[in-house]
Amino acid sequence: MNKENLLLYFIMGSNNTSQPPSQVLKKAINGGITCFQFREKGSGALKGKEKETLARELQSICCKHKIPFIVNDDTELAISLHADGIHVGQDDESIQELKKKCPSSMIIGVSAKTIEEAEEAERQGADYIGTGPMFMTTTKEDAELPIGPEGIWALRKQGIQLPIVGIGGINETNAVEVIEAGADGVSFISAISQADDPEKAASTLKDRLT
Ligand code: 3NM
Repeated sequence: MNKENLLLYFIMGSNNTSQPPSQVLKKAINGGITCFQFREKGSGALKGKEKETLARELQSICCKHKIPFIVNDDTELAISLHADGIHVGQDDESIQELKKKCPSSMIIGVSAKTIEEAEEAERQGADYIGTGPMFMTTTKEDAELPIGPEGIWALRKQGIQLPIVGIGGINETNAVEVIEAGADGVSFISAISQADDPEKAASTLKDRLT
C-alpha cells in the first residue's frame, strides 16, 4: 500500500456524528483527509441492510475522490463491496484467515500496541498497524489507558518497520507529537466527526502535518 495514504486517516460510523455521515465525509475529504475507515460499532450502530446501505453510500463518495475506503472488522461486508481494505482488532479474525478470504490487493490493517502484537502483524503480512490509544478518548467505549506517542517510539526503537497509524484522542494540538514519535499517520474520529465544521477541522489537521 501507499503509506502516504495513511497520513490523515478519518474513521467514522453513523453514531459518531449528529450530522448526516455522507455530508461529514464529503467535508472531511474537501479538507484533505487521505483515507477513510467505515467503523459502525457501539451503541446505536446500524446493522444488516441499513449498515450496508450506508457503507455503499460512503464508499461511493470515497471512490469519486480516490480516497481508500476501509471497512472495520466486517470481512463479509468488505469483500462484498470490494472495499480497498479491512481493519481488524486483536480479538477479531486473524490476518492469516483474512489473507485466505480476501483478494490479495486488499489492504489489511490491524490494531497492535505491544512489541509482540506488532511483530506478529509484521510476520503475518499486515499492511499497517493502528496503535493506541495515544491520549484519553471517550469515543471508544472499551478504550484502554493511553500509551502516549512514546508507545510508537518504543515500537520503532525495537525495530518495527511496518507503517504505523496512531489512534485515540488525537486532535490538532497533539497530532504532530504522534508523527514525531515515528508514526506514518494519525487517525481520528471525534476531531472531525464532532466538529461544527468538519472541513475546517480536517484542513487544520492537514496544515499541522504538512
Ligand atoms: N481505537 P477519537 S481508540 C477506534 O486505542 C479507536 O485502539 C482505539 O476516537 C484504540 O479519535 C479509538 O475520537 C477511538 O479519540 C478514537
